[in-house]
Amino acid sequence: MKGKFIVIEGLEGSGKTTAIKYIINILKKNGILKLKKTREPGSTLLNENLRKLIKHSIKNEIINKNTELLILYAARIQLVETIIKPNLNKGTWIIGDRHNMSSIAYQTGGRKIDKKITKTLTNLFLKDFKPDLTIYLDVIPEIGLNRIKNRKKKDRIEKESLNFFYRTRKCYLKIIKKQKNLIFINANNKIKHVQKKIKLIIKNWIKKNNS
Ligand code: T5A
Repeated sequence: MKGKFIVIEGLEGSGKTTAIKYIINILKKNGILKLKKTREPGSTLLNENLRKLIKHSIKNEIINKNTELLILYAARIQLVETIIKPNLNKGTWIIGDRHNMSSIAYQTGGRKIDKKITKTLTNLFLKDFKPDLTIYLDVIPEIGLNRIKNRKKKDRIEKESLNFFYRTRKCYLKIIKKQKNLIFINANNKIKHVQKKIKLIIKNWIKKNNS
């Protein structure tokens, strides 16, 4: 049987990394042991290098927004074709920290790139490949950014204005309405509330989809 592809989406500090650890535990307790975590951009040698460029750039060289977009899609193609699809075919479940929805939200919402461009790239390179389940953790930008403010150094995207994150969230909230197999979670709530909801969702979802 093929594995399932579960993706967690949301702004900085929405709790994706925290949620993924929790989801993996629930899946294991429910007998799903062939699991692999991925992150975007990242999760292959090439992609981890692209991630460094996206997050930190080189000697403060300004990255053009379309260059950024194409680096993100280059990394996504590499990840989907060399890691995600082969593992799904072997029956491994993939738990993804971000996927295509991030590019739509950050690059068309935050960076104001024409959405026709992300649509074209999606159609060209991902075709009908989509997550089986997306969990969107919704957080108000100030709350999310406040949670990560004590990290040593802000990366290139974390240094963006509050307006950038508001535009990104607005775009997330718009696209989730059209997305199938998506669960919305209010991640402004305390961790234990978020986890309770995740546990319920995942357990029900496994019952319906893992037979
Ligand atoms: N990007 C990525 C694009 O622009 N386009 C794209 O197409 C893609 C794929 C990736 C960057 O790249 C951009 C978006 C990003 O800027 P990243 O390091 O992966 O960079 O950044 P994030 O994915 O945003 O990761 P973060 O670590 O910043 O946020 P998380 O993973 O959402 O949050 P997490 O779990 O690390 O939690 C942060 C803190 O909050 C606490 C946790 O304990 C932790 O201390 N926390 C809570 N506190 C209170 N209440 C809750 N409910 C909490 N949940 C977590």
